[in-house]
Amino acid sequence: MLLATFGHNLTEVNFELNKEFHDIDTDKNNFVNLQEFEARITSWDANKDGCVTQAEFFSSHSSDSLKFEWELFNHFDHNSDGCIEVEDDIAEFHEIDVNPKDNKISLQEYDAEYDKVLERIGFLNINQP
Ligand SMILES: [Ca+2]
Ligand SMILES: [Ca+2]
Ligand SMILES: [Ca+2]
Repeated sequence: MLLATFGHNLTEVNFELNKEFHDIDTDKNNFVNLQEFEARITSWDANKDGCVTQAEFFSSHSSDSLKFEWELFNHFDHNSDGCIEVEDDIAEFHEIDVNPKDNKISLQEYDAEYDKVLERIGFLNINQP
């Protein structure tokens, strides 16, 4: 999903983010609406019980580093109950949709949010020369 492994530089990170954004934007209008955003977590929820567990999350992101996925899971799990559910997804959506707040996510908003998240996780710092 986001990144193949640790060791990417910022340009590669942005490339991955752009690719992911366009994957989520299924109607290809260059904006992600809440419906498209929710469809993403549905695709992670292997047994379709409305709860994306860590195991399900990790198995849909198997190419990424485990430490990174662990941090990302905790980021997505806004209410910290060990499941990523629709309400977490809605919280995430509104966290990203800020500039402008218009119920759709642009690529700029998406990049801004995940650059921030990756920086907080320490992902980008690891790659400083
Ligand atoms: Ca769209
Ligand atoms: Ca949750
Ligand atoms: Ca917006």
